[in-house]
Amino acid sequence: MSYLKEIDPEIYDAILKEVNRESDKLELIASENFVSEAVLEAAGGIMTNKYAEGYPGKRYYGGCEFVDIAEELARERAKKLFGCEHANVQPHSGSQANMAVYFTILEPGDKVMGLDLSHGGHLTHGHPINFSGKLFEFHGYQVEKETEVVDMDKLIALAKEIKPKLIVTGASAYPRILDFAKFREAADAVGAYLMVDIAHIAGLIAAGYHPSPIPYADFVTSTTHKTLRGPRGGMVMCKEKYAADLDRTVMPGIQGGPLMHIIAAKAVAFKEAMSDDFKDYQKRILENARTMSEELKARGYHIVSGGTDTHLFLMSFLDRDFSGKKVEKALDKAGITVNKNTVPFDTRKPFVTSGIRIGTPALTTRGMGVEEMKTIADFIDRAIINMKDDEELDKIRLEVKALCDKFPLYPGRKE
Ligand code: DSN
Repeated sequence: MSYLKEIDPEIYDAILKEVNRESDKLELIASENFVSEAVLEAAGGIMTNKYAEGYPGKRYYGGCEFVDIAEELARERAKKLFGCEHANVQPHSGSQANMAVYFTILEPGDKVMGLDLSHGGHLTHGHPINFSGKLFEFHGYQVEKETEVVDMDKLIALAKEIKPKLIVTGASAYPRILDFAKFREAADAVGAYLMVDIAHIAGLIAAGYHPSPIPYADFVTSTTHKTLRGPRGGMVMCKEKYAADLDRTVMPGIQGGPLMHIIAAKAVAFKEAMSDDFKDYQKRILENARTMSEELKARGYHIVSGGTDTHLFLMSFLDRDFSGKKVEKALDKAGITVNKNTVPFDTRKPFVTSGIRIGTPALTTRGMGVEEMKTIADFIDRAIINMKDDEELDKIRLEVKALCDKFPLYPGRKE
């Protein structure tokens, strides 16, 4: 029996349609994933009722003894999973995690370096329309035109010229390994702090498939819902010497009551991430991303930086007469969900773009492997070639549905 169906059939129906959409289409948005039923249960649980401003053992409200258990487990598991000295699991999002670090160590107007959004960075890494770019003097760094990766020697030289108080690295659309030791070298050369935003690659790092920034960074921020496969939310990790300042910045500095149901769900996700199954899952994400990018490259597409070391890659249409927006739309008609994305040195507007970003965490969670990635690369190629032919796109959509049916998702939730 569903309470929701009876009380609010409109929302019930919207959720049901979303279950069917997630289940019947191919989800290739690099920042999305499908959480376990255990994570969903905690995220949808009664800890949503509790106010718990403060931290475990030091709250402003009574009755926190059980949410304290959840937050303490989340903090301890995060520390064990990533090998960090301190973890704050209260940020509601990745943006707030980043804001917390900036407000802990910077004053308005301070100089910061961050990767440009159109070169793979994130809005909160200094984009002029974001709080980060409005409050601080961000200087963007970019990838090289030839290689489409960051040249670390040039970055160190740039740091010496700008003399920032903070260097930010980490990305939303950068397919290669980030050399955190070199970023530390750049920071040390000018006495700057180093913050690494691992939102996209947190799962890979937890499983040991991407070098960890923990030994090098003063602060590491993340979301919990991408490769890490937890509930939607953020977190910050740091050295013990910054712990008290960071905690004060998160609450009362920028947030009030923490979302205790989400913190409980984060704890569940961290526990899941310690398993051998999770390690194997991250390995398969990488195999799948590599396979699909190679298949598309073999079909003549330009893959930014020539391939991928991570869960994502970018197809660039800079030299083509169609945009990322057109491709996103055609793929959607064919039952394949991606996002248009700017590519380095893009000449089209951010709402049009010359690329799409493709990631494999979600489909890998469904159990799809390299054979399916080859089939999907073929679907993508056919959809692009036939982007003006609705009949062909519909034919692909039916093949996509048949493939999805072989890898059931949330079977108990479908109607
Ligand atoms: N929106 C996220 C992404 O798709 O990468 C970043 O915040």
